[in-house]
Amino acid sequence: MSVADSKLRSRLPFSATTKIEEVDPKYKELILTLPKEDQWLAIELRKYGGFWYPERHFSGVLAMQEVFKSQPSDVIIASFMKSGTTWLKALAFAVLHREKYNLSSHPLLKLNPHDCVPIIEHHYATRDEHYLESVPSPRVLGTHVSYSMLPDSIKTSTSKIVYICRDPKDVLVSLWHMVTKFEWFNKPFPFAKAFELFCEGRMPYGPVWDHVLEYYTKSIRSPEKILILKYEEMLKDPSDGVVKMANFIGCPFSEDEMKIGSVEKIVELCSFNKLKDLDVNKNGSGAGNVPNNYYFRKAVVGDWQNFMTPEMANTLDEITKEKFSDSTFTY
Ligand code: PAP
Repeated sequence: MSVADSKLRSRLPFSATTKIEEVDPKYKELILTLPKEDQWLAIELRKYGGFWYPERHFSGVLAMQEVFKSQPSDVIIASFMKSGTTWLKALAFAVLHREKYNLSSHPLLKLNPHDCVPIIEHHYATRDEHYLESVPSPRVLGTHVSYSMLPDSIKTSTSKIVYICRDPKDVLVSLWHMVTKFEWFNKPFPFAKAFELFCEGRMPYGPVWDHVLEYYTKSIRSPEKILILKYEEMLKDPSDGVVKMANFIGCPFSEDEMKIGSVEKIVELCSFNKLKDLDVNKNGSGAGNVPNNYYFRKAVVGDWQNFMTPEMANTLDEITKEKFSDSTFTY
């Protein structure tokens, strides 16, 4: 590992963040006045600007909005939780830095994708935002923040945003599995409860539909700024998604690269089976002590069928239909 590689460390969701008592007083006062949702047990949420944020991250979201300076060459991986972020981070990092790293000694073989692509708001929440300046350029950075809460410097710079979305039914199943794994999440949390909260839009960074709509609407107006990818389409044809992304972020694959199978090699490096079986992802954990294996579960389309009754699925589909009724977006 080079010095630059060893700096590729990130903070991870939920545990690596700040308790409300430790929050910068200028944000604490505001946060304590916001509507609260505490039914996700250990993940307390606060509502701001129409979205529910994990309380422990929210000072980071506010600070990011106020202070973060985007570089023109940044690639921002934006997503709602459990929509394919880990995968897209790996792919974007591998595509953008493909001239720098050899596939046989690639950082993704030693580090979880979240450790290669830091989550901006988490670094502000933990007050180590200076780390973001040390990320090798061009930077690939991640965020779960809604489009409306992004800092102006991201919106107005020439940086690119790649957004991934996924059928909300599978998002919910994936989210429920992840939150019930945390050992400090020490009470039963029935799927039916998560379903109810999800349908009401009361989920971390939710409502999911508004999150997608904001990015989608902006992508229609500014297709050069935001590329929308869909998890299900990526699973069907990952090479196509990788080529689209490379073109969009301004590093298209050359004819020679296409001939020698560079796209397929990156797809293979970042594939679920490859990443999941790496020692770092089987046994390692990130700086926030979240075990890396929490990010790799099944990676299939339609696992919701194993957890939802047909009525539940229908309810969620109806909400989705209604939420997107004024939009051309479909999953
Ligand atoms: P995050 O929001 O915590 O970062 P995120 O990566 O967005 O999570 O989503 C995790 C999902 O992506 C998991 O889906 P599942 O629970 O339905 O299985 C995970 O398995 C899946 N996933 C992780 N890595 C990959 C990959 N390389 N290819 C495809 N899917 C993946």
